[in-house]
Amino acid sequence: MKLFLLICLLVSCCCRVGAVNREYYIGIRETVWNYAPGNANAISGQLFAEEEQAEVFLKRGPHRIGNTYKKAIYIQYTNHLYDVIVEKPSWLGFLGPIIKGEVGDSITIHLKNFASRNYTLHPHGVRYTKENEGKLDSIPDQNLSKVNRPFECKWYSSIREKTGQVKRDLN
Ligand SMILES: [Cu+2]
Repeated sequence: MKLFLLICLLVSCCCRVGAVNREYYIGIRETVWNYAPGNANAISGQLFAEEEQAEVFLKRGPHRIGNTYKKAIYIQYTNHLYDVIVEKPSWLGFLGPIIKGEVGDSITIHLKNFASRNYTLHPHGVRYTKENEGKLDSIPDQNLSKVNRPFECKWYSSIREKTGQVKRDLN
């Protein structure tokens, strides 16, 4: 199973000293996730128990996983020990961390897979080499984080001086 992670690249203040390498430690862990929390349809307000369709999909059965099932999530940690979580805004939900870069920066991702399957990480909004693109079929076995094995990838900010933020912008 592939899990695509939405990566947002944000630009911050232009009054920087110079380009830096930004390091991110991301652990992939499995959790039990409720895909339809609450007891009612969030759009219509109708109770799941009263919706014929919901009943079919939210109940576990021989051919259905039900509303609660395991999910692999990407969690940011403070360092290579992967024991202290970096808090993220609640609106990100199950999405991974926001990865930030400024003009000229490079970004190193240290990915460690604590889950039971192999996963990968594919960026948008940065430059990368074939070995660092995270596409499973591009270079077999090199673009994924195997179970319990660390994986490292390096990306480069594609933000140009012209399109980066200016001094008056907030960081
Ligand atoms: Cu892509």
